[in-house]
Amino acid sequence: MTADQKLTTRKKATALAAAPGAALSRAQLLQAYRQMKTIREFEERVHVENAAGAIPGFTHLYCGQEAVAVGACEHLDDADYIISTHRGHGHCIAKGCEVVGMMKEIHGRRDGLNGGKGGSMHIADVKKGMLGANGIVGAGQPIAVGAAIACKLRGEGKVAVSFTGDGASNQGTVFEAMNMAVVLKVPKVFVFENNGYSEHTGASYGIGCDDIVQRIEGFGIPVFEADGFDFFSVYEAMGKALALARSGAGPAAIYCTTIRYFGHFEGDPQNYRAKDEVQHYRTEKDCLLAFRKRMAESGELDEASLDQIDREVGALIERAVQEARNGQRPAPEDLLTNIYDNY
Ligand SMILES: Cc1ncc(C[n+]2csc(CCOP(=O)(O)OP(=O)(O)O)c2C)c(N)n1
Ligand SMILES: [Mg+2]
Repeated sequence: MTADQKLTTRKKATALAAAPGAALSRAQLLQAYRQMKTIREFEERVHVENAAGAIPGFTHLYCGQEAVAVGACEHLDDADYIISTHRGHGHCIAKGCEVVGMMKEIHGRRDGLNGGKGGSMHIADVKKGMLGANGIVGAGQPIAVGAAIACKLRGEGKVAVSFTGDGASNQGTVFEAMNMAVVLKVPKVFVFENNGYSEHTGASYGIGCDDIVQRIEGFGIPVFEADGFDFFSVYEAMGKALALARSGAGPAAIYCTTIRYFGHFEGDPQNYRAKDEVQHYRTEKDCLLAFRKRMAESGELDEASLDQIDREVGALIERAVQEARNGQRPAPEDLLTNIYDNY
Protein backbone atom coordinates (compact mmCIF):
# COMPACT_ATOMS: atom_id res chain seq x y z
CA MET A 1 0.00 0.00 0.00
CA THR A 2 2.59 2.58 1.02
CA ALA A 3 5.51 3.66 -1.11
CA ASP A 4 8.89 2.06 -0.76
CA GLN A 5 10.12 4.91 1.35
CA LYS A 6 11.34 5.63 4.82
CA LEU A 7 9.09 8.20 6.46
CA THR A 8 11.40 9.38 9.18
CA THR A 9 9.88 11.33 12.05
CA ARG A 10 13.12 12.70 13.48
CA LYS A 11 13.00 16.46 14.12
CA LYS A 12 16.62 17.06 14.99
CA ALA A 13 17.49 20.35 13.31
CA THR A 14 14.14 21.99 13.95
CA ALA A 15 15.40 23.74 17.05
CA LEU A 16 18.19 25.52 15.18
CA ALA A 17 16.15 28.46 13.93
CA ALA A 18 13.03 30.21 15.09
CA ALA A 19 9.80 29.52 13.21
CA PRO A 20 8.86 32.27 10.73
CA GLY A 21 6.05 33.22 13.06
CA ALA A 22 3.59 35.39 11.16
CA ALA A 23 0.61 33.58 9.66
CA LEU A 24 0.12 33.76 5.92
CA SER A 25 -2.12 36.50 4.58
CA ARG A 26 -5.25 35.73 2.58
CA ALA A 27 -3.43 36.76 -0.61
CA GLN A 28 -0.51 34.44 0.20
CA LEU A 29 -2.84 31.52 0.88
CA LEU A 30 -4.71 32.06 -2.38
CA GLN A 31 -1.42 32.29 -4.26
CA ALA A 32 -0.10 29.09 -2.70
CA TYR A 33 -3.26 27.20 -3.67
CA ARG A 34 -3.23 28.70 -7.18
CA GLN A 35 0.36 27.63 -7.73
CA MET A 36 -0.22 24.06 -6.55
CA LYS A 37 -3.40 23.79 -8.61
CA THR A 38 -1.63 25.18 -11.69
CA ILE A 39 1.10 22.56 -11.40
CA ARG A 40 -1.49 19.80 -10.93
CA GLU A 41 -3.59 20.84 -13.94
CA PHE A 42 -0.52 21.44 -16.08
CA GLU A 43 0.85 17.98 -15.36
CA GLU A 44 -2.47 16.14 -15.67
CA ARG A 45 -2.86 17.78 -19.08
CA VAL A 46 0.70 17.04 -20.21
CA HIS A 47 -0.09 13.40 -19.34
CA VAL A 48 -3.07 13.48 -21.71
CA GLU A 49 -1.20 15.38 -24.42
CA ASN A 50 1.69 12.95 -24.24
CA ALA A 51 -0.62 9.94 -24.55
CA ALA A 52 -2.11 11.59 -27.65
CA GLY A 53 1.35 11.76 -29.21
CA ALA A 54 1.46 15.57 -29.18
CA ILE A 55 4.69 15.90 -27.21
CA PRO A 56 8.11 15.09 -28.65
CA GLY A 57 10.79 13.64 -26.38
CA PHE A 58 10.73 12.40 -22.81
CA THR A 59 8.50 13.75 -20.03
CA HIS A 60 8.60 13.25 -16.25
CA LEU A 61 5.59 14.51 -14.30
CA TYR A 62 5.61 16.21 -10.89
CA CYS A 63 1.98 15.49 -9.88
CA GLY A 64 1.75 14.65 -6.17
CA GLN A 65 4.82 16.66 -5.19
CA GLU A 66 3.31 20.15 -5.65
CA ALA A 67 3.49 21.12 -1.97
CA VAL A 68 7.29 20.81 -2.05
CA ALA A 69 7.94 23.14 -4.99
CA VAL A 70 5.37 25.69 -3.87
CA GLY A 71 6.20 25.51 -0.16
CA ALA A 72 9.83 26.20 -1.04
CA CYS A 73 9.42 28.78 -3.79
CA GLU A 74 6.73 30.93 -2.15
CA HIS A 75 9.57 32.32 0.00
CA LEU A 76 11.61 33.38 -3.03
CA ASP A 77 11.52 36.23 -5.53
CA ASP A 78 12.90 36.64 -9.06
CA ALA A 79 16.36 37.57 -7.75
CA ASP A 80 16.73 34.27 -5.86
CA TYR A 81 17.89 31.33 -7.96
CA ILE A 82 16.66 27.80 -8.28
CA ILE A 83 18.00 24.81 -10.22
CA SER A 84 15.66 21.99 -11.04
CA THR A 85 15.87 18.36 -12.15
CA HIS A 86 14.54 16.18 -14.99
CA ARG A 87 11.16 16.39 -13.17
CA GLY A 88 11.15 20.14 -13.51
CA HIS A 89 7.75 21.50 -14.58
CA GLY A 90 6.54 21.98 -11.00
CA HIS A 91 9.68 23.82 -9.92
CA CYS A 92 9.43 26.10 -12.98
CA ILE A 93 5.81 27.01 -12.33
CA ALA A 94 6.43 27.53 -8.62
CA LYS A 95 9.28 29.93 -9.46
CA GLY A 96 7.03 31.97 -11.74
CA CYS A 97 7.80 30.71 -15.24
CA GLU A 98 5.06 31.62 -17.68
CA VAL A 99 2.74 28.65 -18.09
CA VAL A 100 1.65 29.11 -21.71
CA GLY A 101 5.28 29.51 -22.78
CA MET A 102 6.15 26.35 -20.87
CA MET A 103 3.39 24.34 -22.53
CA LYS A 104 4.58 25.57 -25.93
CA GLU A 105 8.14 24.64 -25.02
CA ILE A 106 7.12 21.11 -24.07
CA HIS A 107 5.26 20.83 -27.38
CA GLY A 108 8.44 21.95 -29.19
CA ARG A 109 7.03 25.23 -30.49
CA ARG A 110 9.08 28.10 -31.80
CA ASP A 111 7.56 30.66 -29.40
CA GLY A 112 8.01 28.38 -26.41
CA LEU A 113 9.88 29.65 -23.39
CA ASN A 114 13.18 28.43 -24.86
CA GLY A 115 12.39 28.60 -28.56
CA GLY A 116 11.00 25.07 -28.62
CA LYS A 117 14.53 23.69 -28.61
CA GLY A 118 14.82 22.71 -24.94
CA GLY A 119 11.67 20.74 -24.28
CA SER A 120 10.49 19.29 -21.00
CA MET A 121 13.91 18.72 -19.41
CA HIS A 122 15.58 22.01 -20.39
CA ILE A 123 13.12 24.72 -19.46
CA ALA A 124 14.86 27.79 -18.08
CA ASP A 125 13.98 31.43 -17.48
CA VAL A 126 16.88 33.42 -16.10
CA LYS A 127 14.71 36.52 -15.63
CA LYS A 128 12.66 34.51 -13.13
CA GLY A 129 15.77 33.15 -11.41
CA MET A 130 15.00 29.72 -12.85
CA LEU A 131 18.42 28.53 -14.01
CA GLY A 132 17.16 25.39 -15.64
CA ALA A 133 15.71 21.95 -15.44
CA ASN A 134 18.43 19.40 -16.05
CA GLY A 135 18.42 15.91 -17.55
CA ILE A 136 21.62 14.91 -15.78
CA VAL A 137 20.85 13.59 -12.32
CA GLY A 138 22.90 15.50 -9.74
CA ALA A 139 24.08 18.16 -12.17
CA GLY A 140 22.08 21.03 -10.71
CA GLN A 141 23.56 21.06 -7.22
CA PRO A 142 27.07 22.27 -8.16
CA ILE A 143 25.55 24.87 -10.48
CA ALA A 144 23.47 26.13 -7.57
CA VAL A 145 26.60 26.41 -5.44
CA GLY A 146 28.04 28.67 -8.16
CA ALA A 147 24.86 30.76 -8.11
CA ALA A 148 25.09 30.91 -4.31
CA ILE A 149 28.68 32.20 -4.58
CA ALA A 150 27.35 34.96 -6.85
CA CYS A 151 24.64 35.75 -4.27
CA LYS A 152 27.26 35.96 -1.53
CA LEU A 153 29.56 38.22 -3.56
CA ARG A 154 26.70 40.57 -4.44
CA GLY A 155 25.68 40.79 -0.80
CA GLU A 156 22.00 41.48 -1.51
CA GLY A 157 20.59 38.77 0.76
CA LYS A 158 19.65 36.45 -2.10
CA VAL A 159 19.94 32.67 -2.09
CA ALA A 160 20.30 29.75 -4.48
CA VAL A 161 18.16 26.63 -4.10
CA SER A 162 18.62 23.21 -5.66
CA PHE A 163 16.12 20.36 -5.77
CA THR A 164 17.43 16.83 -5.26
CA GLY A 165 15.61 13.51 -5.48
CA ASP A 166 16.28 10.46 -3.34
CA GLY A 167 18.13 8.91 -6.28
CA ALA A 168 20.18 12.04 -6.91
CA SER A 169 21.14 12.09 -3.23
CA ASN A 170 23.47 9.17 -4.09
CA GLN A 171 25.39 11.15 -6.70
CA GLY A 172 28.97 12.26 -6.06
CA THR A 173 28.19 15.69 -7.51
CA VAL A 174 25.69 16.24 -4.70
CA PHE A 175 28.24 15.26 -2.07
CA GLU A 176 30.79 17.65 -3.58
CA ALA A 177 28.25 20.44 -3.80
CA MET A 178 27.26 20.00 -0.14
CA ASN A 179 30.88 20.03 0.96
CA MET A 180 31.79 23.06 -1.13
CA ALA A 181 28.75 24.99 0.04
CA VAL A 182 29.80 24.39 3.65
CA VAL A 183 33.47 25.22 3.04
CA LEU A 184 32.59 28.45 1.22
CA LYS A 185 29.69 29.24 3.61
CA VAL A 186 27.38 30.20 0.77
CA PRO A 187 23.68 31.14 1.01
CA LYS A 188 22.29 27.95 -0.43
CA VAL A 189 19.33 25.74 0.47
CA PHE A 190 19.33 22.12 -0.62
CA VAL A 191 15.76 20.87 -1.02
CA PHE A 192 15.62 17.06 -0.87
CA GLU A 193 12.49 15.40 -2.24
CA ASN A 194 12.23 11.72 -1.37
CA ASN A 195 9.40 10.47 -3.57
CA GLY A 196 10.22 6.85 -2.82
CA TYR A 197 11.84 5.91 -6.12
CA SER A 198 14.79 6.52 -8.35
CA GLU A 199 13.41 5.41 -11.69
CA HIS A 200 12.21 1.90 -10.70
CA THR A 201 14.45 1.43 -7.66
CA GLY A 202 12.96 1.86 -4.20
CA ALA A 203 14.63 4.39 -1.93
CA SER A 204 14.90 1.86 0.90
CA TYR A 205 17.06 -0.30 -1.36
CA GLY A 206 19.02 2.43 -3.15
CA ILE A 207 19.94 4.65 -0.20
CA GLY A 208 22.73 2.64 1.41
CA CYS A 209 22.72 4.44 4.76
CA ASP A 210 18.91 4.29 4.94
CA ASP A 211 18.72 7.90 6.11
CA ILE A 212 19.23 10.86 3.79
CA VAL A 213 18.90 13.33 6.67
CA GLN A 214 21.84 11.76 8.48
CA ARG A 215 23.83 11.89 5.27
CA ILE A 216 23.18 15.63 4.83
CA GLU A 217 24.02 16.29 8.48
CA GLY A 218 27.26 14.40 7.93
CA PHE A 219 28.35 17.21 5.64
CA GLY A 220 27.71 19.74 8.38
CA ILE A 221 24.42 21.04 6.97
CA PRO A 222 21.43 21.55 9.28
CA VAL A 223 18.30 19.86 7.93
CA PHE A 224 14.67 20.72 8.60
CA GLU A 225 12.27 17.88 7.91
CA ALA A 226 8.89 18.39 6.31
CA ASP A 227 5.82 16.46 5.27
CA GLY A 228 6.03 16.87 1.51
CA PHE A 229 2.26 16.40 1.17
CA ASP A 230 1.61 19.46 3.30
CA PHE A 231 2.29 22.96 1.93
CA PHE A 232 2.43 24.45 5.42
CA SER A 233 4.96 21.94 6.67
CA VAL A 234 7.28 22.58 3.71
CA TYR A 235 6.77 26.35 3.93
CA GLU A 236 7.72 26.36 7.59
CA ALA A 237 10.79 24.16 7.11
CA MET A 238 11.94 26.28 4.17
CA GLY A 239 11.47 29.45 6.20
CA LYS A 240 13.82 28.09 8.84
CA ALA A 241 16.39 26.92 6.30
CA LEU A 242 16.31 30.26 4.49
CA ALA A 243 16.68 32.20 7.72
CA LEU A 244 19.91 30.31 8.38
CA ALA A 245 21.21 30.61 4.82
CA ARG A 246 20.45 34.34 4.66
CA SER A 247 22.04 34.95 8.06
CA GLY A 248 25.49 34.15 6.65
CA ALA A 249 25.70 30.83 8.53
CA GLY A 250 26.23 28.89 5.29
CA PRO A 251 23.97 26.32 3.61
CA ALA A 252 20.91 24.66 5.08
CA ALA A 253 18.62 21.91 3.83
CA ILE A 254 15.07 20.69 3.98
CA TYR A 255 14.08 17.05 3.58
CA CYS A 256 10.58 16.26 2.34
CA THR A 257 8.87 12.90 2.00
CA THR A 258 6.42 12.77 -0.88
CA ILE A 259 5.26 10.60 -3.78
CA ARG A 260 4.82 10.94 -7.52
CA TYR A 261 1.41 10.08 -8.93
CA PHE A 262 2.62 9.04 -12.37
CA GLY A 263 5.41 6.76 -13.52
CA HIS A 264 9.06 7.71 -13.59
CA PHE A 265 8.55 8.83 -17.19
CA GLU A 266 5.41 8.95 -19.30
CA GLY A 267 5.01 5.40 -20.57
CA ASP A 268 6.51 3.71 -17.50
CA PRO A 269 4.38 0.56 -16.85
CA GLN A 270 5.11 0.90 -13.08
CA ASN A 271 5.26 -2.81 -12.37
CA TYR A 272 7.37 -2.07 -9.30
CA ARG A 273 4.48 -0.36 -7.46
CA ALA A 274 1.55 -1.85 -5.59
CA LYS A 275 -1.62 -1.47 -7.65
CA ASP A 276 -3.38 0.68 -5.04
CA GLU A 277 -0.38 2.77 -3.98
CA VAL A 278 -1.10 5.91 -5.97
CA GLN A 279 -4.83 5.79 -5.30
CA HIS A 280 -4.10 5.63 -1.58
CA TYR A 281 -1.99 8.78 -1.71
CA ARG A 282 -4.41 10.60 -4.02
CA THR A 283 -7.25 9.92 -1.60
CA GLU A 284 -5.54 10.10 1.78
CA LYS A 285 -2.59 12.49 1.45
CA ASP A 286 -3.14 14.75 -1.55
CA CYS A 287 -1.72 18.24 -0.99
CA LEU A 288 -4.62 20.07 -2.63
CA LEU A 289 -7.24 18.17 -0.63
CA ALA A 290 -5.21 18.71 2.55
CA PHE A 291 -4.97 22.44 1.84
CA ARG A 292 -8.72 22.73 1.25
CA LYS A 293 -9.46 20.73 4.40
CA ARG A 294 -7.24 23.00 6.48
CA MET A 295 -8.87 26.12 5.04
CA ALA A 296 -12.33 24.75 5.77
CA GLU A 297 -11.35 23.97 9.35
CA SER A 298 -9.62 27.29 10.04
CA GLY A 299 -12.07 29.40 8.05
CA GLU A 300 -9.17 31.33 6.51
CA LEU A 301 -10.41 30.82 2.93
CA ASP A 302 -13.91 30.05 1.72
CA GLU A 303 -14.62 27.21 -0.69
CA ALA A 304 -15.98 29.54 -3.37
CA SER A 305 -12.65 31.38 -3.67
CA LEU A 306 -10.82 28.09 -4.16
CA ASP A 307 -13.41 26.88 -6.70
CA GLN A 308 -12.92 30.14 -8.58
CA ILE A 309 -9.16 29.50 -8.73
CA ASP A 310 -9.85 25.99 -10.05
CA ARG A 311 -11.90 27.47 -12.89
CA GLU A 312 -9.29 30.11 -13.73
CA VAL A 313 -6.48 27.59 -13.72
CA GLY A 314 -8.52 25.19 -15.87
CA ALA A 315 -9.09 27.96 -18.44
CA LEU A 316 -5.40 28.93 -18.40
CA ILE A 317 -4.24 25.38 -19.05
CA GLU A 318 -6.84 24.89 -21.78
CA ARG A 319 -5.57 28.06 -23.51
CA ALA A 320 -1.98 26.90 -23.09
CA VAL A 321 -2.72 23.57 -24.75
CA GLN A 322 -4.67 25.13 -27.63
CA GLU A 323 -1.91 27.66 -28.33
CA ALA A 324 0.75 24.97 -28.02
CA ARG A 325 -1.07 22.66 -30.43
CA ASN A 326 -1.44 25.43 -32.99
CA GLY A 327 2.12 26.76 -32.69
CA GLN A 328 4.91 26.60 -35.26
CA ARG A 329 7.88 24.29 -35.00
CA PRO A 330 11.35 25.88 -34.96
CA ALA A 331 12.62 26.65 -38.44
CA PRO A 332 15.79 25.05 -39.89
CA GLU A 333 17.70 28.34 -39.43
CA ASP A 334 16.86 28.25 -35.69
CA LEU A 335 19.42 25.45 -35.41
CA LEU A 336 22.12 28.10 -35.56
CA THR A 337 20.77 30.42 -32.86
CA ASN A 338 21.14 30.29 -29.04
CA ILE A 339 24.38 28.33 -29.32
CA TYR A 340 26.77 30.83 -27.78
CA ASP A 341 26.07 33.51 -25.19
CA ASN A 342 27.90 36.80 -24.82
CA TYR A 343 29.03 37.84 -21.37
C1 LIG B 1 24.02 11.09 -14.24
C2 LIG B 1 22.75 10.37 -14.58
N1 LIG B 1 22.60 9.08 -14.22
C3 LIG B 1 21.45 8.42 -14.53
C4 LIG B 1 20.45 9.06 -15.20
C5 LIG B 1 19.14 8.33 -15.53
N2 LIG B 1 18.09 8.80 -14.60
C6 LIG B 1 17.23 9.75 -14.95
S1 LIG B 1 16.18 10.14 -13.73
C7 LIG B 1 16.85 9.00 -12.70
C8 LIG B 1 16.29 8.78 -11.33
C9 LIG B 1 16.39 9.97 -10.45
O1 LIG B 1 15.73 9.68 -9.25
P1 LIG B 1 15.45 10.80 -8.19
O2 LIG B 1 16.66 11.62 -8.01
O3 LIG B 1 14.87 10.15 -7.01
O4 LIG B 1 14.38 11.74 -8.90
P2 LIG B 1 12.86 11.44 -9.30
O5 LIG B 1 12.90 10.80 -10.66
O6 LIG B 1 12.31 10.52 -8.29
O7 LIG B 1 12.21 12.76 -9.32
C10 LIG B 1 17.91 8.34 -13.31
C11 LIG B 1 18.73 7.29 -12.69
C12 LIG B 1 20.65 10.41 -15.58
N3 LIG B 1 19.71 11.11 -16.22
N4 LIG B 1 21.80 11.05 -15.23
MG1 LIG C 1 12.93 9.89 -6.43
